Amino acid sequence: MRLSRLTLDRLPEGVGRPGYDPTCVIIGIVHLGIGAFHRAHQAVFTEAVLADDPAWGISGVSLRSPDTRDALKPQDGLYTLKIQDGQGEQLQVVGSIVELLCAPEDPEAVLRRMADPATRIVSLTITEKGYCHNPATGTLDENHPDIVHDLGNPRQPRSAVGFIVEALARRKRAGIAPFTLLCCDNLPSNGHVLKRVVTRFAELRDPVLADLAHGISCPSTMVDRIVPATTDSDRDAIATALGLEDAWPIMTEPFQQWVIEDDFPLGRPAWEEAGAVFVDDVAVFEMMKLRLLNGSHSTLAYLGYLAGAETVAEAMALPGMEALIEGLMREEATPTLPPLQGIDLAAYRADLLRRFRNPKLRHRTWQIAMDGSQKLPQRLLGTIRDRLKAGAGYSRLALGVAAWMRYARGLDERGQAIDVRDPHAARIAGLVRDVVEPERIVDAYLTMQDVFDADLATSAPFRLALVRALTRLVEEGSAATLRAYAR
Ligand code: CS2
Repeated sequence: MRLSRLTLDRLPEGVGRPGYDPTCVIIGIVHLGIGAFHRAHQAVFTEAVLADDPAWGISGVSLRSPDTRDALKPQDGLYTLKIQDGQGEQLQVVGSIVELLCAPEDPEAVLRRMADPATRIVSLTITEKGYCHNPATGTLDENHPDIVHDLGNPRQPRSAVGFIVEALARRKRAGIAPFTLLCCDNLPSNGHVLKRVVTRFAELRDPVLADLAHGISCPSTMVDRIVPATTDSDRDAIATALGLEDAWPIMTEPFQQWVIEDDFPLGRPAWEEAGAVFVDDVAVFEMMKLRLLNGSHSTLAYLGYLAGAETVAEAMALPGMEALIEGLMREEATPTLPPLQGIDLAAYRADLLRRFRNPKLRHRTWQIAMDGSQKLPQRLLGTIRDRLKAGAGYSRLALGVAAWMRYARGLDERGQAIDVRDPHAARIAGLVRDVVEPERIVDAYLTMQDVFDADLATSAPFRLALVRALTRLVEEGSAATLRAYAR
């Protein structure tokens, strides 16, 4: 028997469930990119407010594959959240996603929902590459195939940006105010990045639309919760615990954080009641999170994968890894952060190390290693740029970048192929696959100015730091390189 509204009353005691009547919920949010992260984060904050304010149900849109819709539609959008760490676990069935749409199959249904007057917020978790931007500059990549397609076919868009601008155009024609655009991806000043790409796309479509796009609200947000991909053994464990099948449960940790700029002209859910924090400027929080959490995560993932660690917890247990990550955060990244009032950064870092050690989450290093070309600029390279300007050391950060270079070249330490997932995987392979000497590998990567930008790409000290780190990785291997950091 399958989890659904009809079987909710069969859930065992102790499993959380919607505390409101799902049939009374109205759709107020369209979410683009209905992946695991959204379902462990924004959908859960929203779940907590629906009993008091049922106007904020979520229409979940997949921009690529029908998988989520196929899994959740037969379950009326319900899914199980499993929150776990070394201390224990908790199960909750979440019901805030009340509609599931698959954009490639029916773009019109998505546009209709986005243009509906009841829709007041359009939120996004489409990953870094979904913004079709140049990661080093944050501006729209006008040659991106999806952007070229959407400019030629504005009424059948493929990209998030194409959907947003077409929906805004329809709302304008119908005399409906624009929705608030809420970016929930790990990008610095993510609301600004989104607004920049949307405005540029609108300009390319039609100057009248550009004016409209200039006026929309795009509050920035900092989102945080670790959410590994669900496995078949997770599904089996949930089926056993519930006595009901759930085609796509979500695994996560107890920690969750959401910092949001309060700029919602058409209103918003009272997410603060679920623990979200509203501030005037998110930029400093985002920088803290990207540079400390995500910068460490990527470093752990590449070095860990190369040393044979399948998960983050295994990577943390490699001799030297924890000391490396602790030093990277404390000595190299923290000094680049602006003052953060009311935040104890030492406690924040200690918490991160504890979260990375979570023995219950099987967070694969391979998962985090994906899309390095899109992630490194804001996770490691911006920090390095600031350290260079300050005349300060950055050898651990450089080791993280060198580990990416070794990883993305596509061969592991035993010469086996790595399944590198990156929008630039083929380009990288073309640049470095047949290059052997570390110096030449570094030089080939540094030609990618959409990743490194001209400053870093031409910095002699940066190049030297990378050559040193990569030489060591190639000659000694990742595990031995890490051991040198062991205290
Ligand atoms: C991770 C993030 O996959 C990755 O690149 O670094 O998804 C990370 O787990 C989240 O940002 C945590 O909030």
